[in-house]
Amino acid sequence: MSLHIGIVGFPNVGKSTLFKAITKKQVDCANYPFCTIDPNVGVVTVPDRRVDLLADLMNSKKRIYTTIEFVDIAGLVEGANKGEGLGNQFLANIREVDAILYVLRCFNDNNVLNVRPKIDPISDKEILDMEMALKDLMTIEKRIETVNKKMKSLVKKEDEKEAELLNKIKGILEQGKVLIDYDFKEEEDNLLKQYQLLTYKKRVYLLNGNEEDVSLEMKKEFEKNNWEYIIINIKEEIDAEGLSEEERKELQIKDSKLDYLIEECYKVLGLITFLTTGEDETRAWTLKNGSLAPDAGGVIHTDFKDSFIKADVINWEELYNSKTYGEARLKGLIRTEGKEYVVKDGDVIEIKSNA
Ligand SMILES: Nc1nc2c(ncn2[C@@H]2O[C@H](COP(=O)(O)OP(=O)(O)O)[C@@H](O)[C@H]2O)c(=O)[nH]1
Ligand SMILES: [Mg+2]
Repeated sequence: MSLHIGIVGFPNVGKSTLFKAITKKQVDCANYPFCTIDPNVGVVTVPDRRVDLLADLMNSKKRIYTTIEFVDIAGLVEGANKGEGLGNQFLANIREVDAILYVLRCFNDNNVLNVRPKIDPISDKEILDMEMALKDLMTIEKRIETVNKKMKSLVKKEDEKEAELLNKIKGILEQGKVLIDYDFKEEEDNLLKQYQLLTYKKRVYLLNGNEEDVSLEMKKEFEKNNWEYIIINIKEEIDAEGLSEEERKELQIKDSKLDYLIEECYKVLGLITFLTTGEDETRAWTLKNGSLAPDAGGVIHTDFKDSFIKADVINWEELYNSKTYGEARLKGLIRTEGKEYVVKDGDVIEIKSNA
């Protein structure tokens, strides 16, 4: 499972700098084979101290983290929904990602041309939202036509329901609002996912600048709306990249916030991590929240899903505190779970299968 986060924003807000900072950091750490799939896609590992602690405990030869991919998407211009600039290409790129990282410019720097009339992250956000909402509106209008046609010949309950939903979201999109900010029932959510809408993707907002560049009112606005945000001075991050902890202290540069950003993006995707550990390796694996034990098996090895028999499960911290599997077993902390078990974040799992 490869998860993609699209870096989205106006030109000259720091998207490519962020992309470089994130991927360069990975090269510097280099305990995971870094790869650039193409110049705009970089794979990064998700930092996870559970992997480190368990690997230390078990003396694992390898430690393997989960990964996500960041995509540096070309800058958006107003009118993208009508094909302005790289409009269509841009919006098509967003359609392919699992979540969006909005980069909003908060820094003031006369040396860096600002394509917007002034520094105003909220207004920038609204214009980006509007472009995506308008594109979604086109998608929805096509769907409305299709459903209406279907209902002309035969009115089915499910089509009526869909038509109702479509009209509801049309109203939202027409106001330039994003669908992810609204609550939908489960059956509505299932339909919405099928439409692959741009504004129904989860998001994180990156305010590019110093703490001082972000006013209290602005923070309140983000908090009030439950918009997940993080303030990072991206230029400072890339300049400080490669410095040791001590050097950072000497130069009075704060700890890197990039790890935190990567973790937030991972969390926003609604994923959980389960772990496997032993002498060979300690490894973190990604699973959708709500998945069952055989799904976890399937992530490790395709055969493990169908041939799943049972799983030994223990919470990572309980294992860590017990020091060894033997001790954990003695304490009765290792449970045997069957096919219906819903995997939890932080479970250490050993699959028994007849593969
Ligand atoms: N002062 C300042 N300059 C920045 C910051 N982030 C990016 N820049 C500069 O802005 C210019 C455009 O950045 P870039 O990442 O290419 O923007 P993109 O068009 O969004 O990809 C570059 O010269 C960067 O060095 C920042 O946080 N502060
Ligand atoms: Mg760029």
